[in-house]
Amino acid sequence: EPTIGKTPSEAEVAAARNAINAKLTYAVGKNAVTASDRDWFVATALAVRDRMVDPWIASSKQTYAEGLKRVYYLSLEFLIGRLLFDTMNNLGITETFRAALGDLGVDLEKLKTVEPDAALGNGGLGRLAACFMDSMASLAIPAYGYGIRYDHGLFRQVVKGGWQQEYPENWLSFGNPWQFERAEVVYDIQFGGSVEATMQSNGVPRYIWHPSETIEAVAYDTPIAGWRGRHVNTLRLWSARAVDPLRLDAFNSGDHIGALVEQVRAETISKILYPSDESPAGQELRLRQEYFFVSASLQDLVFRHMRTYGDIRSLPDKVAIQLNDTHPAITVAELMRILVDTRDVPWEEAWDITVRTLGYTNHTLLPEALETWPVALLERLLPRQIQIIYLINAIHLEKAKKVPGADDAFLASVSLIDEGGGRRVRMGHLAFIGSHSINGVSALHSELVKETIFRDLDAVYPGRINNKTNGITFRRWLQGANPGLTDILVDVCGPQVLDDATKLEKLLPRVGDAALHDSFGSARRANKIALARLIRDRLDIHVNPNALFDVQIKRIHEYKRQLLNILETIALYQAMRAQPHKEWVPRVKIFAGKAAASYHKAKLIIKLANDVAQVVNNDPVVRDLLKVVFLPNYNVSLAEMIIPAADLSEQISTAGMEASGTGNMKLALNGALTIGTLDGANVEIKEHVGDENIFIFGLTTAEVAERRRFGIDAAGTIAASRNLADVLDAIDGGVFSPGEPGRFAALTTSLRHHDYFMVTADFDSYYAAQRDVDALWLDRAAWWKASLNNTARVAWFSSDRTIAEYAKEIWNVPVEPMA
Ligand code: 26R
Repeated sequence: EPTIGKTPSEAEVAAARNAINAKLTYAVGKNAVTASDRDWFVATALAVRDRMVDPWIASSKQTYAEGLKRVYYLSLEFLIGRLLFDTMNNLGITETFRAALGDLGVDLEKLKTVEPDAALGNGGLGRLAACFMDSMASLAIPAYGYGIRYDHGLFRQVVKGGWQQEYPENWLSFGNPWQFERAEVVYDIQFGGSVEATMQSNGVPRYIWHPSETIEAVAYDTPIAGWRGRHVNTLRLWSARAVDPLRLDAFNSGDHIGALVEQVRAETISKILYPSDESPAGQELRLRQEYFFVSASLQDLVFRHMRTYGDIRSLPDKVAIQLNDTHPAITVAELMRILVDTRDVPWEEAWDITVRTLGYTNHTLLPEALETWPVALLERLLPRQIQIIYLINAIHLEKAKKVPGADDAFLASVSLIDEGGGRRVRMGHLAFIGSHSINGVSALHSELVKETIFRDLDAVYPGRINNKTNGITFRRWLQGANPGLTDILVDVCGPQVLDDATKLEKLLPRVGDAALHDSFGSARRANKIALARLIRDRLDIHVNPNALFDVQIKRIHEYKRQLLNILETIALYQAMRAQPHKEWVPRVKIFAGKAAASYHKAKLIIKLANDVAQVVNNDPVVRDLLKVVFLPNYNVSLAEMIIPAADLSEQISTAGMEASGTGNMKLALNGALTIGTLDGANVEIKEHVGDENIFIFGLTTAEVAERRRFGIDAAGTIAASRNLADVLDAIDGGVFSPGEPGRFAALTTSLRHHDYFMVTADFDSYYAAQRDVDALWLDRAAWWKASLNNTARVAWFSSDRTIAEYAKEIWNVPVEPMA
């Protein structure tokens, strides 16, 4: 068992035991005889939550007393996962509670799996927000996360006959012991209606919005404890509620359904997370969600600011608002409305306050992921905000005209309104213009942000674009997920390594040490055995823990190129069949990830992975050499099982398309070697771990652009690679879809004739890089040396570093060093 921290005293254990018992009795209403694991979990979580309350109140008191600047992180997604171990580890009470529960005959490890994941996010962007919450608390930055308390988070993925099916998940069905319902923190959120223009006696026009619909936003708070419990912040999620629970007049006249219609309409807003990762649903409900949480959050923070300081003009000195992608971009218009319409701030001053308060982070360049809203929809739903957007745009275009060489094309490209094909508001442009800082999430991505989507806006507002390379919280992704490895690291680097990740560099003098290779090897092996057991239990596939575990875990998307990995798997399979007695490196190919429900090609890729698995796993010729595993329902908790067991990390996106990646960091930290393209943060990972400790292959961003200019038909490329041609012929010949050779035609036709994602172009170089992986694996000492080098040299990818940079360079908030 993990030994992080000191051994608890008998008094501490007794106190925890009494606390758990009291919760079980008086909050859950059970006793030890009748309690289920779930009851014990709730009792434990409530007892742990109690430990956060005093430091939580103290944190807030200190922020008020010292007049500290607050950070508000606005995000439509927070992909939290489970909180029990995260919280206990940060409070340093894991061993105390383990012992206390042991005394009560309960196994803490068993309780772990009872907690449902809070899956209030799609993938990278949502998980980043969760890592940032941990780091902001750990660095004692006074911060709130603001988002939506979805009744249903990301769908549960079931794989049936190789096909993905989606089912609703119900994370709240047994209650949520972490949350505090704040029934008194309620704001009206309004939609629709009309705007009345009036003239004040001083000659300044005033606009009065007469909305047609009102919904209530109710706050639910989750305390987020930082490392060593030194500071506790709040994750405040809004739930939607009807103003009137039911219309009694309708009910009394017999219309029992009609009496509830408004309630249903209101509550729909926080019912479910949009699972559409990287392609906007473009639906009214989504815009209602965005405005709902933005309006509630702004009302809340302006109220807090006014209560504290009584002067709206000091907002930029006391408040920093960070917009997590464009999802909360309506903030720009709504904050202006609050300032100008409700606080009587003159326009120019309001604009200055807005820009100095807001920062915007871009997370993707994919054109289909850039949000735009039809002007007509905004006029109907948010009539005052669209007026404000028009005025912002008019002033902005005047400024843009002054840029030397500004022609019509330039003005059209910087305009907030996209006039082509139905007028639409460009939310990225709105966020850009309304913010003093626009950042990308890796060095490469930030360069591309400046050179592509925001090139012209950068000319109007030079100096705003900057980079903040993503990071991950080592508390969850090392200490939490991999206690075995953490124990070794504490041994070698000292306990300080838990406070200051750069202490990992103390490993460097010993990366060639055989004894250390052995201890890393045993920790990894234990994790692989645990994952092998999970694979056996869930899929009835038996994998050899001595094999190389090769993992690709992330949303299924063409640009992430799971297909490239599958093609290489097939090529390897064919090569093994052709020469079964060669010295092969035994491999387990592990895939996990969800496809958006409407993304047909992504679902077909899942089907192909599963069909290839069927054939490969049942072929006696490759029995000990190759296994293919698709683990269903990828989520944070599954990631915590897979990452510590990975030998090889697949980061193989088409260069220029993955903004950063953060799974790449988690895997490298846990000692997996990366096979990857020069994309996103891979570039910086390579710089940190060293060229000799990473497998880089494939086209660069510039080469991808160049090749696309010459057309994306791949017939020539395929004809030039016997290996690749054989793979595609096998798929089209029905080797993996007996009796239905056309099953994957939608995939293979794209590959052959419009290979936008450069799968065929990169295939040979990827295959060759995989053989380099094999060669290194056979030299065990060299492999472990490379692995240790990865763990030793990725400290910079701690989200503590990232957040310290945001604090210093965007938020203007002081950071005390942690150690
Ligand atoms: C508009 C809507 C449909 C939507 C678009 C895109 C909803 C969600 C997304 C998800 C995106 C923006 C996302 O998760 N991006 C990821 O952000 C990570 C954190 O910065 C990066 O590491 C990752 O490369 C990027 O794809």
